[in-house]
Amino acid sequence: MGVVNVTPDSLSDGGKFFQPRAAIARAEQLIAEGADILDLGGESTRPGAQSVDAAEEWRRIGPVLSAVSEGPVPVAVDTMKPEVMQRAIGAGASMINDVNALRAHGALQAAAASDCAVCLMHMQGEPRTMQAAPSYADVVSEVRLFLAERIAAAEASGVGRERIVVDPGFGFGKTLEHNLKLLLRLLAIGELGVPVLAGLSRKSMLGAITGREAGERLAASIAAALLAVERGARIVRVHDVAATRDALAVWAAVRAAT
Ligand code: HH2
Repeated sequence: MGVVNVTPDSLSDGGKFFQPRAAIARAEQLIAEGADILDLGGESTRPGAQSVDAAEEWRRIGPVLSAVSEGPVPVAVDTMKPEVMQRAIGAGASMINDVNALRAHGALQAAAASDCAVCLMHMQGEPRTMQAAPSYADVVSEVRLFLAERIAAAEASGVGRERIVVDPGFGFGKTLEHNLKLLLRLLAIGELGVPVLAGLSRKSMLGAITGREAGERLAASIAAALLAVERGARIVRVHDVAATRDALAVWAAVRAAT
């Protein structure tokens, strides 16, 4: 899954693809690099980010979605807002990627009324404050329980299980230690029985490990993607599609040889 952030303030690429033309070119580049899915977002969720209203979020992503929704790969829209979900579904989105796991009022209904896939992600707190004091007794079992509850809520609202993907939400209300435990034990999230998506690309946890700025975390991001796929992730959300594909091709070739 290749990331297209149509935002002025995203963590690693804020402002680079804020203009529709630049975002569309970015989407085309990621498809050419081999992305199987695009993830289009109009609101940064980096720690401390300020929220934007639905009208502004749609103003950012609407023109880009129109340009790419008829393209060769399905498009996910990264949003927490039911209003944006509905407009995106109407404009051809194939997946709702919600870091808030469809907890906003009306979000479950918006997803249920469509035939889109949904990604339900775990987050402790909300983006503005989530990194202030993340706290868990047992991060892996708490994240798994939350995701199991959100799968049940989605199914009860009419979102069939075959449409659901889950994500432990690396960096969303988690310390480095929490993130590492989740990655180490990612198979436990896969035991929920739906595909697992992992978003580790360029994240702060990789900066904490390597001491590198967001734009210099390619090698660390590839290592993290590979570790996630080895532990059962079916989709990896990345900014650097070509490089990640090459690394995964090596992994797949070795795996096929055994
Ligand atoms: N991470 C980000 C945004 N959306 N969605 C899912 N399912 N999983 C993730 O881990 C995830 C996500 C944050 O990353 P980025 O797009 O680099 O930054 P920003 O939120 O600042 O745009």
